Amino acid sequence: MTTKKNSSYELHYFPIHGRGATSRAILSIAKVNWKDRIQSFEAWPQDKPNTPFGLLPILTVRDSQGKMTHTFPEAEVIESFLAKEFGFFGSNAEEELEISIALSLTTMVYNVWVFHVLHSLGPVREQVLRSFQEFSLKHWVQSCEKLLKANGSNGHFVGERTSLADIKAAVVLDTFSGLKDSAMYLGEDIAPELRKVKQLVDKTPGYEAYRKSSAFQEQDETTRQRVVPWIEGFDMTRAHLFA
Ligand SMILES: N[C@@H](CCC(=O)N[C@@H](CS)C(=O)NCC(=O)O)C(=O)O
Repeated sequence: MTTKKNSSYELHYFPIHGRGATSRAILSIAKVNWKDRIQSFEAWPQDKPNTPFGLLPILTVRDSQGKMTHTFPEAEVIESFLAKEFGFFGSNAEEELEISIALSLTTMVYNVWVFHVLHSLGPVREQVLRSFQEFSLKHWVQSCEKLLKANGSNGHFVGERTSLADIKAAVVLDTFSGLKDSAMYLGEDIAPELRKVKQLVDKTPGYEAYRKSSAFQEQDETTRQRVVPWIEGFDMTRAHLFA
């Protein structure tokens, strides 16, 4: 852990929350030496060919001497790598398995949202959104509530410590809170355990501070300008769009 604390981390991503949100949350909760490397949209056509798959985010890790030890893409791989670096992936194989199960539920619902709901347009969108809410979202909430109750209703999926399962669920719940019908699917009466997870994660000192930072507010603003206009009915006064 000491050597990890001496490393530095740079997250290369656009000035939106999107697929950088969970990694930024992990890095700020871990309170390590990290920075955002913000990719401007204007320079992206020139920079894109220099990335492994023409996509962001990319994480770069340097040791205490500033020597690069890793640089790699893929948001979920980055999130798992960081969670393991900082002790958010359990302390034994059993905990890691339980965290992976909860994480899989959240990754699934998030990807259905991104690849089905966000990508659907026009009259089809209303139907896709309804089916997402009725099946994927309901299933996610019910499954999470069950796991969280089984763990003692303490605001954590596994044991008594914050894990990647908690952080990812908090980030994803934040996004879904902006849905027009969020009260029907995510209200206090329906998702009390998930709401507890989000409250705990959001109150973690490093993350609470990051959420108030100018960087985070800029991500909100860019999201409001560039992403929300093509998502009908999404309310950013209730949520941050982490997609
Ligand atoms: N599988 C990749 C997908 C990354 C991705 O789609 N990134 C988008 C932003 S969220 C991107 O870089 N878009 C720029 C482009 O398509 O040129 C991951 O999970 O990291």
